[in-house]
Amino acid sequence: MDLLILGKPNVGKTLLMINLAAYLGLREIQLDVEDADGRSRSLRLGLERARRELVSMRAPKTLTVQSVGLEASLGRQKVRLVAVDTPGIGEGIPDENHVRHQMALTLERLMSAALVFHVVDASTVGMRRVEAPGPFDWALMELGRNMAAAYLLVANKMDKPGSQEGMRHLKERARGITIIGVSAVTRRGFRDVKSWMMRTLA
Ligand SMILES: Nc1nc2c(ncn2[C@@H]2O[C@H](COP(=O)(O)OP(=O)(O)OP(=O)(O)O)[C@@H](O)[C@H]2O)c(=O)[nH]1
Ligand SMILES: [Mg+2]
Repeated sequence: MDLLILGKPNVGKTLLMINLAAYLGLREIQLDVEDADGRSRSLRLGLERARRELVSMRAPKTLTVQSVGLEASLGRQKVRLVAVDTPGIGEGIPDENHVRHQMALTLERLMSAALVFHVVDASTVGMRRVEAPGPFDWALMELGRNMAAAYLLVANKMDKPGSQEGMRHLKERARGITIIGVSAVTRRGFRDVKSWMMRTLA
């Protein structure tokens, strides 16, 4: 069962995936990376190393789809999930072939995922920055409303200045959509995200 994590570049998708894996009890992650040529390779990384090597303030960082197997307890039952981290999607269709290909792969996974985290940076709402929520996000929210998969709008970076106000705007825009504020850094909101996952999978 896939948990697809998508959104614009630099919004914190990869850090969210790593720290959520840690929150769910993983000490290291086994990362399956899908190379551009369609081959996949696997690497084991400690959490610290994963953060150091996979997360960056310079976008675009994640260039190919990469996933981590997670196990979450649902009552006494264990649920296996594959968290799928994806390259950031900007506005419009990219010029470069490989970037377009990765975008297509990401959107393809959207069709088969059981759970979708659409990540936005709450501290950049209304700003003129590549990672600020914009037309791509509004369109994805509409899609989320009508998607078969369970869709969650994750408002990340709630530890940063301006995020509270950003969250207010997002809530207005996202009426009828479930939205949870988190910080992938401080792990604030992770308990709510986990409860949402458990409720949804129950
Ligand atoms: N303050 C703060 N910084 C965050 C948070 N989440 C991520 N960051 C930072 O934002 C930057 C981007 O994080 P990534 O996890 O690499 O973002 P991404 O969405 O995977 O980026 P791409 O792979 O380029 O699409 C890094 O410098 C992170 O440390 C957060 O909740 N709060
Ligand atoms: Mg990334």
